[in-house]
Amino acid sequence: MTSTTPAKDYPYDRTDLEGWRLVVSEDSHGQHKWVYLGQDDPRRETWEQSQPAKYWLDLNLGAPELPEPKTPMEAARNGFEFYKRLQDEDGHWTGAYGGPMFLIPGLIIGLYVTGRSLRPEQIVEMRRYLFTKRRPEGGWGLHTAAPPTAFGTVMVYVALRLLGTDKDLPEMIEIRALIHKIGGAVRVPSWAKAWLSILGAYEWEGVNPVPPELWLLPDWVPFHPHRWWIHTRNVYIPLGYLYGVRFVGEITPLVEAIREEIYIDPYDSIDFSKHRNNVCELDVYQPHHPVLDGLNEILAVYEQCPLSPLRKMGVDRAYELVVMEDENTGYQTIGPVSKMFNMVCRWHRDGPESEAFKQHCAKIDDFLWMSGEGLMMTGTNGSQLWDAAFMSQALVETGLGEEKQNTEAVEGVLDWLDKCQMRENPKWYGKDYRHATKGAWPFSTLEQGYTVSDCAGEGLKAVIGLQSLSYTPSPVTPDRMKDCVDVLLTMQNPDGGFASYELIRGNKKMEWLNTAEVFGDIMVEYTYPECTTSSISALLHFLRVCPDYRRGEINSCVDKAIKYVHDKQKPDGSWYGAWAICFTYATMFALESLSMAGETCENSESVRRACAFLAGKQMEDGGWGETYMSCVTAEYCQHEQSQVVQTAWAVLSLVYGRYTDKQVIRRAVDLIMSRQLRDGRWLQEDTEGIFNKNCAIDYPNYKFSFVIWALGRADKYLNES
Ligand code: LAN
Repeated sequence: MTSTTPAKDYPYDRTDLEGWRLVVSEDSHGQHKWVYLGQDDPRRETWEQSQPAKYWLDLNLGAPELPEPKTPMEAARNGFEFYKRLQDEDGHWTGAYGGPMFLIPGLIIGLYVTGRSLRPEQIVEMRRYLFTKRRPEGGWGLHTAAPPTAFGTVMVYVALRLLGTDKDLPEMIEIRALIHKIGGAVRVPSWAKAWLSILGAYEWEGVNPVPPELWLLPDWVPFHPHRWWIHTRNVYIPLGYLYGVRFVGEITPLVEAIREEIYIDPYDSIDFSKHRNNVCELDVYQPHHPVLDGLNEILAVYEQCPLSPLRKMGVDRAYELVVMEDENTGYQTIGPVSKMFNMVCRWHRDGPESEAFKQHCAKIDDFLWMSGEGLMMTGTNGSQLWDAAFMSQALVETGLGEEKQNTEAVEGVLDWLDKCQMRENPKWYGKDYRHATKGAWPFSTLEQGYTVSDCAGEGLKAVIGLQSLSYTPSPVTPDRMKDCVDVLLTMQNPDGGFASYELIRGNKKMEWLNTAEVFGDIMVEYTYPECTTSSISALLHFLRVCPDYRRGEINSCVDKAIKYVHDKQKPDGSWYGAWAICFTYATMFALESLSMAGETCENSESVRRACAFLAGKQMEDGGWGETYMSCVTAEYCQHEQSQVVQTAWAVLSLVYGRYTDKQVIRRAVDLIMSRQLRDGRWLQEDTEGIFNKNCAIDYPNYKFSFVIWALGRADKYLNES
């Protein structure tokens, strides 16, 4: 039984946080799961709560005060002394990965229609999380940092109802009023319309067509969905299936009640077909292109009487692709949205007793993370490799990795990185439209197993760095490094840049078909200065280990990439960042690329412009701060408060560029040091990451890895004569 205790500050149930344990499975290399031991559970006595668990739950770690740091290097050392506490026994750094608010509703609807539910303590804590993250304006946005939208507010309301929240709670009454004020649930964007249709609280005729027949087109067709960005196609494959069969869950009394709560008009009186394009203006980031609207009109006519053999073939093909994705990823799938769509498909086609459906259920916990604010759903099944790779490189460059007190941490993370490298291509390689994986590192875990260019690059750099230390073994052999290089060399695009998961497969005009409304640039891959830098810097690090392997190809790849980086520089000297906030982040990567090409302030106008840009954005207190709105608007948006993470990125950048006004760096370092607590940690500040232009996502480990790295690097630079 769950034991819940009433809280003082939060009016509803909560569990006692001392009962939660973080379990990391050894054989899955970083797979995590939070379990709750009830108050009477005898294991509470024998199974201690780990330091990482305590940290993420905001409980007292009992970390001692450290000697007051006098130099940046001492501050870095203290920082790592604290951060070591968050390293799991298996070697990786544990971490939350929250931010997006549109994930939990998919999870809860998916569970509801398949007759499953979370464990009681999870329900309690997820409700608490949702209420804690409610915005002062009364609802929820696309992510925790954004003001309310129809998507966030309607879908979280529905999730709360399915999680058992009483509709007559004062908060729920307020939220309903807000939903009605913004026009009711007919105005939610397309993905929300789809989820509500699956639940039975909206009608499929009000959803723009998602014909699975698209998958029957020959591969050479320029708009064939295999050319879409991998996340987008992995959402639309299972959605095409569910749309094709017009999946609707059981209409229970609760669903009937929700039908009456989230609309202004009585449910039966609504003509849903009129609302296909009715989307609340608070939600729209990328309005429909007229071509899309035209196509939808034609397809809507077809949908009145789809050719049934063709539909069946389309549905079967979508199902086949769902199965391949499930089996390639150990039922993680590429991300949390496809995870739940795929799970509903497998329940529908294979049945609740099927092995496939059970496997899906077994991998739900991978996407759940318990925090001091309650239980969240994460953007992927973690950011394990990504965090481990940056911290490793920071350890090597700062010299902390050679210090005696850190050898165990270093050996642990090297062992973890060794196990995380993908040694084979996916099971269905060749049939599943996937890029090769053999040799690459993924973003999260080996099991999820997707190649991402920059994760492969940062993973390889981390391993090369750690293996170069004086006492470490070299588990990752040159042959295995060559496998990684082989994959990276397949990922350069004709413009010289690297995209995220694959080569660019389709024309940018495919953006005309973007039906998601809330995201930008999601239809095809694009090249990014961040991904490009991680890839080519890894190739160059590799050449130091194996100077003769594909040297000519590597050099010409690097040359093209450097040209690409130059091309992408904006007139003000900065680069736009697509995967974290924003100009500060991307400028750091670009300057790393240029520094590897030997460009510094001394010899490069481009680097001088970049450093001048950064120096010009330094705030009075010595720090830097951008808000996520920089990513949304593509204009630098000044944060009211400087941020340690962005200050660290600026420091790292300025040293790459060998910026000569060291006072700028000194002031930045002073700010970072002034924000450090006596036990070595920094507190969480504003969100750090972004995706699809419009959705912020948190990288709480950045406040350790990049900050420690910046302090160590600055220390050396400031001491150079
Ligand atoms: C991520 C997280 C990591 C990120 C980097 C490695 C930082 C980047 O350089 C390349 C792209 C990548 C891998 C990335 C892509 C999009 C992701 C997977 C995410 C931002 C995390 C969550 C997001 C995913 C799309 C969320 C689910 C939402 C959909 C729109 C399907």
